[in-house]
Amino acid sequence: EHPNIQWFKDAKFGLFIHWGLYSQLAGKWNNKRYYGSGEWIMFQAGIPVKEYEQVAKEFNPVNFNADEWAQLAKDAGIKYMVITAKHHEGFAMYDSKASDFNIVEATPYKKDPMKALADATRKRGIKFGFYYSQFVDWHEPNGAGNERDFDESKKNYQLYYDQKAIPQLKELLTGYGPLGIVWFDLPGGLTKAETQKLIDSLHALQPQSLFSSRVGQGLGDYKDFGDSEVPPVPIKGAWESIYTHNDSWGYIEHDMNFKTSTEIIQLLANVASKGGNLMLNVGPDGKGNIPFYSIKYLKETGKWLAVNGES
Ligand code: FUL
Repeated sequence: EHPNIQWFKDAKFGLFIHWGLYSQLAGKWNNKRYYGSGEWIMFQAGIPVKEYEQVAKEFNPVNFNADEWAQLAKDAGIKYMVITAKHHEGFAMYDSKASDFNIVEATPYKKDPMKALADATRKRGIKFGFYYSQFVDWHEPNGAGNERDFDESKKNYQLYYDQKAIPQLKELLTGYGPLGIVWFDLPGGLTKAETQKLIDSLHALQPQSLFSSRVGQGLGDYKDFGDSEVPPVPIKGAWESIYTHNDSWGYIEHDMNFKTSTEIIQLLANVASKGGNLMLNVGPDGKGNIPFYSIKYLKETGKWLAVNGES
């Protein structure tokens, strides 16, 4: 068991945030609407890498306000936050030296929102962490998942790890203060021994940080179930269920299927009664606004927890 697991076991409620270039597309491409998993639009709509890169030129989240986001989490009774540093699209939402395809280099915004968010979150006593897609990267010839633009038989996954994923993970683990969590996703391309080696080299940078089980090969410091899955019976050990507030992780303009605060509280109670944490996702838009109904229902949830919760 990880020596720093206790805070996680006690946390009960986390906030997941999916934010990237897909947020700017908002579920639309060439006048066609897509539904479900807006962060997969590059894949779903078959957008070629070169065209997808152009989206960065329009991405300018001028309304992003780190203190507002962190305060919303606080008001909602959230104990930890995990935000996408790089999703499958391959775009770094922070100032990365390892790849130019990042928010500072490639967008008119030119700033790193993650620094401010990490600080604002921790200032409020909330643990801060990053989601990182360590294997699937549709932007890179050697990343997994894009067989449309790149020939799978020519892929060298090890090169992808060495040239992008590992350098970026090191940037995240050294440049943003103490991370509560590194949330890996969709593992692949590594043996168990290689995965362990990756974990060890990253833990060396921040021994206190917890790694999610999607690092692969049955490793990781706590268990995640499938997307939107709660185990049917109580489970021992540290684990988490992940749900999104509406029907998509990344922002989709025409998805209004938000869970009410009553539904969120029921979900939270169901997960907590089985011994786990609920990490609930919101998808801010391309301007940096958290959807109106996410703000409303999260605040209501927080009010209920303040009266009826444990802490
Ligand atoms: C999945 C991803 O493919 C989805 O896009 C999303 O990030 C979800 C939380 O995990 O595996």
